[in-house]
Amino acid sequence: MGNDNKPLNHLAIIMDGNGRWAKKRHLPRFMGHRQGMDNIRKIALEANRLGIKVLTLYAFSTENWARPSDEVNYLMRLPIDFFDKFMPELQENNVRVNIMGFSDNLPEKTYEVTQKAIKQTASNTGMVLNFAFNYGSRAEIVNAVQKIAKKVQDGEINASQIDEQMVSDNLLTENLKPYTDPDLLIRTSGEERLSNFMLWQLAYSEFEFTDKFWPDFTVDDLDKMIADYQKRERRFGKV
Ligand code: V07
Repeated sequence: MGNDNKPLNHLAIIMDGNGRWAKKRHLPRFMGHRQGMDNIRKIALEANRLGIKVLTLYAFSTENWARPSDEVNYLMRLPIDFFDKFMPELQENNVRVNIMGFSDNLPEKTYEVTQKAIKQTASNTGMVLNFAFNYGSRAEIVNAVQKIAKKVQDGEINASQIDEQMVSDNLLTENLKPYTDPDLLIRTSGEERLSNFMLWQLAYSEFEFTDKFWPDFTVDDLDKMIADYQKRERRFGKV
């Protein structure tokens, strides 16, 4: 049991520390975001190589809207730049793109580009590259509760039929089935908190933290953290 190689189907990463990476180098913040975007390529290709089924990246949260508008505008351009630069390689590697988040408030061009990327890669059968974009987990849960309440109101179901599976099926991870819940969460840059990320889905996940800033996070760091994770024993609360 304890020697079984633990499955790693769904890996989630909170990509933190781009601003601090830039500050340390006396560079403007946007250069940290740019470097962080480029780093996604290497990490995603490695995750794909390792046979991971879903890689979820936390790139933007609803709270990020509070940042200075120049920076928000820059962040909203990153999906456009990302797919301009990396779409051919995603295709070559059979990667399927998914976006998890709320599409309201997004600039039109950004929204279009993400929808186009989803469509272009829809028939790919390799790893799902799942961007948490304009995502917040409490909003996700509120949204699920509203959808379920409507079914009760319309007489489709009774309140007593609501169970964990039904809640899960109404979250934004529903289309990642059967890999809705991350096996492992990595957060870079030394912060050890969830910041409103996948609160429901991370209930039984393992967590790994590193002090490295996201732009400095390497394939080697990833491999080491995964090896560390695979040495752990997962019990799902059982003895
Ligand atoms: C962002 C670069 C990575 C580090 C985190 C801060 C900045 C890629 C995307 C992206 C998002 C959706 C999508 C394709 C790409 C992105 C934001 C920030 C907001 F469909 N990088 N990146 N989005 N950074």
